[in-house]
Amino acid sequence: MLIRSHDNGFHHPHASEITPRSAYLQRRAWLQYLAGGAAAAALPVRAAGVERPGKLQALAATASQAAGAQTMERVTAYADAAQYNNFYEFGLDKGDPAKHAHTLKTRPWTVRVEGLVQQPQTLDIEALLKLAPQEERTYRLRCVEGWSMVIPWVGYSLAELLRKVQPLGSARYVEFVTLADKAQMPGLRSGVLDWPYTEGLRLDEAMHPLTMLAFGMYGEVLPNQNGAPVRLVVPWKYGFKSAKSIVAIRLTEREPGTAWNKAARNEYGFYSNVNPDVPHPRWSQATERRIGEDGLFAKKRKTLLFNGYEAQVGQLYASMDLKKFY
Ligand SMILES: Nc1nc2c(c(=O)[nH]1)N[C@H]1C(S)=C(S)[C@@H](COP(=O)(O)O)O[C@H]1N2
Ligand SMILES: [Mo]
Repeated sequence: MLIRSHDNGFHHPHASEITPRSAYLQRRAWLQYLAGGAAAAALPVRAAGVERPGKLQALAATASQAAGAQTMERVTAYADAAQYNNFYEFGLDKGDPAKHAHTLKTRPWTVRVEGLVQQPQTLDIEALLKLAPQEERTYRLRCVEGWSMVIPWVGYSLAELLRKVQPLGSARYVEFVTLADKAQMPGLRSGVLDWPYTEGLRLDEAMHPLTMLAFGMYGEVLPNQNGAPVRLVVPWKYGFKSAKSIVAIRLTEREPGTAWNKAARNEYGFYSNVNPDVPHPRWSQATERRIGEDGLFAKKRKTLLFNGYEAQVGQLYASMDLKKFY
């Protein structure tokens, strides 16, 4: 990870210095951002304080001011975020998506918005990119497998799109359908999941400002293996809810099936909120390993309810038994 220094030139930090210094710069950038006004204008475009990796096309964005949108935790190295992936359409090993997703064609690309809406439409990816201002939000992402990362995503609230298409009064859920093309995705030969990979949210979860339609990360367009050209990011739910390479968004009256729920009903529920008190049937969910901190003596972190976003999303589940609706 390169480190930006605002006023005293570039320093080659000692390896031992990298962590504290980058955390310090992030915090300082954020304080300046909060100070607002002229200070904000002098800031790097990205509050995360992490230099663009310079691998893919830049995607400009302003730092989101939404509550909960900027964790102060250290951002995961781009190399880890782009090379340790789950994207079963390209294979089951963590390194497979980065190796094989170059065959994914992200242009032309359209997303159908259909079902119980006033204005069903098929949007070209270029139009979708411009539908609302691009914002950067640094979210934790926790996988049900027990690891987590901190990633600066670029995109906007899914609510922006949903408001445009005007859900009908009967719409209660949103289903996300992703690409399933054998010619581009070697993993479809495996029967582990029922393709296409689909996911779902309750309409109020989908409308929550933190639920994001993401087009980029680290200031650039998404690498194919991270779900280009457009994916969902739902920071308080296990990673598998954040469907990659979306081709359709469908509003429904009934709770939609989801890929993991169909594959193993007793292991993956519809809600899939990060919850340390509800173990997966085969392992605990109480702790997690932060990718990049996985040295021999690295301590595991305690997993937080709703992945630490309880203040923002807790009220969505106020009357629900979260052990029953896991
Ligand atoms: N289409 C599709 N989307 C998917 C998956 C997948 O296999 N296929 N895996 C999910 C899982 S289990 C996780 S943890 C996240 C990982 O996102 P990342 O690789 O960008 O970190 O993507 C989710 N979205
Ligand atoms: Mo996952």
